[in-house]
Amino acid sequence: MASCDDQVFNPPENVSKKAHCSSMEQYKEMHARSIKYPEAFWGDIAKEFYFDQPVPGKFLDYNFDVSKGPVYVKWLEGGRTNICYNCLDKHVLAGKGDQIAFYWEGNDPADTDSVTFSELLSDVCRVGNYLQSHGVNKGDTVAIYMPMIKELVVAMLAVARIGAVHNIVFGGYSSDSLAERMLDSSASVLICADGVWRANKLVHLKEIADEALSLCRQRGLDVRLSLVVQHMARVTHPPSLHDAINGHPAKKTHFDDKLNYKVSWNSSVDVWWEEAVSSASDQCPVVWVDAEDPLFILYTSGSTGKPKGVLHTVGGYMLYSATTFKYSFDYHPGDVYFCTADIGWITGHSYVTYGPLLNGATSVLFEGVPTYPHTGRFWEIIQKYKVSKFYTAPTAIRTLMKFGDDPVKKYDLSSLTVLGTVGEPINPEAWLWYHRVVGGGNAAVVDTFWQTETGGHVITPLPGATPTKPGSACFPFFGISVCLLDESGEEVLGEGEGYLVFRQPWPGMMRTIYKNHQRFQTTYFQKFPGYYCTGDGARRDKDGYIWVTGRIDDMLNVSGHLLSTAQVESALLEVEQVAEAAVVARPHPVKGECLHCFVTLKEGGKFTDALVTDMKNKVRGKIGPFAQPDYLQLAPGLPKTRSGKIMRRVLRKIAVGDRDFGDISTLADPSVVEILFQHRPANA
Ligand code: 6R9
Repeated sequence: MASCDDQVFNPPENVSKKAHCSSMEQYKEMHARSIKYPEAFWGDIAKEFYFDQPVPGKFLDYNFDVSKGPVYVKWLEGGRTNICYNCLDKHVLAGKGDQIAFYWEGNDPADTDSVTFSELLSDVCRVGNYLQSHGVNKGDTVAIYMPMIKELVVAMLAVARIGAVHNIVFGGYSSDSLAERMLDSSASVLICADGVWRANKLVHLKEIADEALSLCRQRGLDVRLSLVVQHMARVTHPPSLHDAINGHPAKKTHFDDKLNYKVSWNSSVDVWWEEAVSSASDQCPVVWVDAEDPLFILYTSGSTGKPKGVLHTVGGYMLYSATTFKYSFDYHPGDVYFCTADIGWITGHSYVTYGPLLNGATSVLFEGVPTYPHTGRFWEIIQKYKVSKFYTAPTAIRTLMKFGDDPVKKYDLSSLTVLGTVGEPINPEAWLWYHRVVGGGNAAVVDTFWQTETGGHVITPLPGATPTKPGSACFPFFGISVCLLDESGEEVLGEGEGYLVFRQPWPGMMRTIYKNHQRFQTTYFQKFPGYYCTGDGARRDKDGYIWVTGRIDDMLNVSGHLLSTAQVESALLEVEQVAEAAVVARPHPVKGECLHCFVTLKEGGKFTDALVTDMKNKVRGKIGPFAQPDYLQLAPGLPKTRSGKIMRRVLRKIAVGDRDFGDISTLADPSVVEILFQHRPANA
């Protein structure tokens, strides 16, 4: 989109005036130092954190070049610290215990709560003690499957406090996905909740968790404790529940006569959280860990279909999540910060929990969705808490844009100074609406590019320094040495497009794929030895701005959620009648991308509405509701090369109705292309 290259928005003066980084000169100077002297740069930052034992030797040790031996990255090794201590105890000891850490907003606006830093610390200690007394030790993995409630933050910090490793699985994932992640990470303890309302829809979390536990048992993992938060008893049920109960007795199955939510109970593993913590002490000594000890595993989609257990370690991640939070949102005491991401994704890990707490920030923790009970819910929350820094996804912005400016204008949003986005490229139209309507033209928009693997922002504007261009993530963060490479590995200098890669390590980067270091090396370091390969493409414009163009591998990005083609295809293949499936991304006005699936049926199979429903349900069940395909097309054959590889680029063209197929001469049977084109579905 060349036309946007010349549209520039200067940083708002009121932000620049007091910003941590207030000019491009300062940014360039700091960035240059971070690249040239990474140990000194991050060494200075490390001084702001508590280390029980200082780093004895080198701050950084690494090899990025597979041709020279195994890839490894170590920051601050030998230093001993604890991220929970730096998130909570440090602030409480500094006299900030009474400050609000989180305002909680439930799915229903009537349900609200708040928690201070000292209250959070006491709760964390109780859970830490309980887990320890039930055999959870340093290095053990604890799975967490919860809604956006304060106990989720408590659970992750408690795990970190005792030196254990959390594996948080997004509460929208299915039982299969949860079990797969628990099995891969050998998690023998689960923390979950009974259920949660998402808008009018009830998600039976405990039921899904129970199914996952039985799958785990079948495959040899004995989960010995399932700690369950009793959440449903304290929330307001949507009016539709009362209607349903009165009108349709059949819908009563999950509730008793008094509308109490019912769950099944296995007393050999299930323990109510409330009972567990009530008797535990609120003093729990910190377990000091090495900076390079693991902090968490978070699964992200991989192009082979099997999710990758991205492993982050304590010290580097702590420095990086805190520093990116401080600079990208230009955080100052007194700010109220609101990130709408679920903690089950990396954005929630780094920018709901760790980044804000490490900075001693006050945040809003939101359980609900942007459109319930009305389409102004985000704006209502911003007005209510006088939010100054707001962080959401392009898909949410596009969803809300559809309702026009009025639902936004009803609220006073003048407290906003920084507006962030993350998850996928933001189209300039959405960027401009966000800036003009939500920010009233006075707030800085920061389009932050990063990945589960990078731990924190890697390309982003700084609100008080960077003149922004709508749709561009602008410039690298401190410590990131950006490079664009062409197919042959030659560097693209100046203007041009290429593979987005980084030359040297930064503290927040992943250290390995859990139990699969080989896959870590092949995925990120094999194609271009000496570089970390993001898997995204990018363009550099004449002014040096970086425009991320999207994935160049077989990955799909639906509403900011990464999925692999293989993952969806293997779900479809589990439907009895399906012989073969090929999935591609197709542009979608709200989701960014949606799924278009081409399926070949077995002999005698019939492409009926019932089958389409079965296929959709299978994908929802195997992965989660967000992965449901929008388009399913019957394919008598698929365009394959003679070696049998499906030519997805042709399918992508067919999906959008573009006849410009390019060279299809290497296809075993080029005639299928025309047949598929003629029969493409008109709408979802
Ligand atoms: C944080 C997060 C990572 C992938 C990434 C890229 C896409 C994220 C983006 C963006 C363009 C942005 N992505 N932010 N693309 N501009 N500002 O989303 O992590 O779920 O691992 O996804 O998302 O394709 O490679 P994750």
